[in-house]
Amino acid sequence: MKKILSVTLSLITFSCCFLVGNHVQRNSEVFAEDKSVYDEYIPTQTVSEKLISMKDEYPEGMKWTNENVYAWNGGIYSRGGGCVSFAFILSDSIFGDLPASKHTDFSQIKVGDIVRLYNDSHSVVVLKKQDNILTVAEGNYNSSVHWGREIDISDSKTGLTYVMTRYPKCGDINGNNDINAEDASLVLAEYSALSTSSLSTFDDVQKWKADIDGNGKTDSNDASAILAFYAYLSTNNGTSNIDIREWINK
Ligand SMILES: [Ca+2]
Ligand SMILES: [Ca+2]
Repeated sequence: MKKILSVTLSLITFSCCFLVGNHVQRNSEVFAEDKSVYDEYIPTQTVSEKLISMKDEYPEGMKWTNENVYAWNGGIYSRGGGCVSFAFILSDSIFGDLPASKHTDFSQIKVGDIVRLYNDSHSVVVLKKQDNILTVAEGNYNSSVHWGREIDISDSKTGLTYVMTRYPKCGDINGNNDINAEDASLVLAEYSALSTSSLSTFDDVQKWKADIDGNGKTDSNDASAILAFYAYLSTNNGTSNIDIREWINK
């Protein structure tokens, strides 16, 4: 089976997919309405269903090459062609204007994330993840759209390069994928602004990310929780798969 897979891969051309940087980020109001604080900001189930429904518009075998170029709302890169443009279109359809963050913690890959493969030469969108197996959607796969290929990310041939996700991370106020003292400072600055002028400096996503204790307000308790979590992460060599809200409720 492995042999067949590697032969198949060698016949497929997707090495010209291209990315262009940089991009000015915009704030999102797409998912802002009536969020219960302990809900996921965007439920993965919703993302999964939306992605599958896009098969109607972009059916299996539809021609897709580097001539398909698209400007992305996620930031990091301003536009891309081929596999990249297809991934960006799916990503924007799901996540609207939410900013993306880039990371290499492959255990954290989620449905709807864009994964860059084969040593930075191909991009795919994750439809499903089960242990080490990703089921993906991709463009410029033999010059066309392809749905449902399975990729084993434990296989070094996969050449995992990075992940771009647009799920907001609770506690990561500045969206750099780390939760640390900088985020706590931003929460304190917001609390101070609210106390003195009642004018918020946060957008809706930041308000959601800052309300760690889920009481509907941004205040010094949230900043303290971020600092405590940062201390916890530091003593665990900076790695933890736990969500900050789950952690404070333990
Ligand atoms: Ca941060
Ligand atoms: Ca709070």
